Amino acid sequence: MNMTFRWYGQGNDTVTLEHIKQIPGVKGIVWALHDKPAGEVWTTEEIGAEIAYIESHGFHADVVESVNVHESIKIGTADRLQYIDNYKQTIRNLSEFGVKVICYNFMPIFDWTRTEMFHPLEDGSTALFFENAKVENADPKELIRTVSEASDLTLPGWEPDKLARITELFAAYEEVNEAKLWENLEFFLKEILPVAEQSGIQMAIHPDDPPFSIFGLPRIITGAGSYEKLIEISDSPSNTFTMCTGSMGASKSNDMVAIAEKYANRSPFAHIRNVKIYDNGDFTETSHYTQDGSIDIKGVVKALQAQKYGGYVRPDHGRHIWGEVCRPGYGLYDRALGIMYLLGLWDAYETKRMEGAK
Ligand code: DNO
Repeated sequence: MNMTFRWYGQGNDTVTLEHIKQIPGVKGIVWALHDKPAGEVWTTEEIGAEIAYIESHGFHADVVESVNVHESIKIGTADRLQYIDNYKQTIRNLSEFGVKVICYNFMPIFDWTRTEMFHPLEDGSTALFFENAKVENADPKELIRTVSEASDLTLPGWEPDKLARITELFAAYEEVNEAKLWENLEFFLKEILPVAEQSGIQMAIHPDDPPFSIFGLPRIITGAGSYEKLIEISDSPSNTFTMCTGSMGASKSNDMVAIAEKYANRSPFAHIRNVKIYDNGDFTETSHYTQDGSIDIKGVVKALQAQKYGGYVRPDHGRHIWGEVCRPGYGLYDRALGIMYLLGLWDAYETKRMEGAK
């Protein structure tokens, strides 16, 4: 397990690399060029400068999250080829600097979606929250506006220009059902995977968050069945997954321990966090501690340890605790606590396994 921490870049994050340095066990920074609009080439100058800054703090920069996929590729319009070419160039450019994993997603219009950014929890902290009824009855534009206004910083995975184009984007997706979205994903993968392979990069698709349709838009990376389909599309070693326990696990039908047992070997990158799912399907994020949520985080780490998982791991969204003012879900304190829990579980299971082997 190669422990990493997601960071949004200088001037774009309340957390600094100096802070992250003080969390035990963190080896690498999960980064991206967050100002780049989807579809543009990431130049070698821009990549080089960011990586140099990260490395000057003693971290590796092996994992990028995300290189966002342009909507034209997901919708399948004629101009997609140009954006796919740009994507290939970004892969090549990243590989020049030793990047090993690119996390990406294939969610129409919205990346991860929540209805509340600072939902109060019983312990006095706040956390991200998803309420089905709010999404069912909401105008997507209004919801996004309310949610983005809750923070001074941009929402990760949400490009501001999309808000202006939202009506047009929804119209374009009218023709795109699940089958069509799979076709467009397959087209994209068959184009980029050979380049990724030559470049020694693993493309690790992130599950949809939440893993079900919202606003009538199709969502296809939702559970083990999606993984099987992806493997059918291509068995390239570059066709891999980002295992995200909190995203896939937000659906009760996904058993994250079974998924970790079966798919960790195809997942070079794992996001580990907990959510508490209510009977009506609403969910709140919680601390990483197994007992606080609905996901068996202990079991997931045990499954990874049993396979001597060597991939990159990061804690994922945390609560906002101790009065911290930060990006929703991306503060320093609760994610640092999450890391200590994950490392503690790992060490305990490793010791147990080694004692058993004696
Ligand atoms: C949310 C994240 C996602 C993820 C992208 C990957 O916090 O897990 O935004 O970075 O979906 O493309």
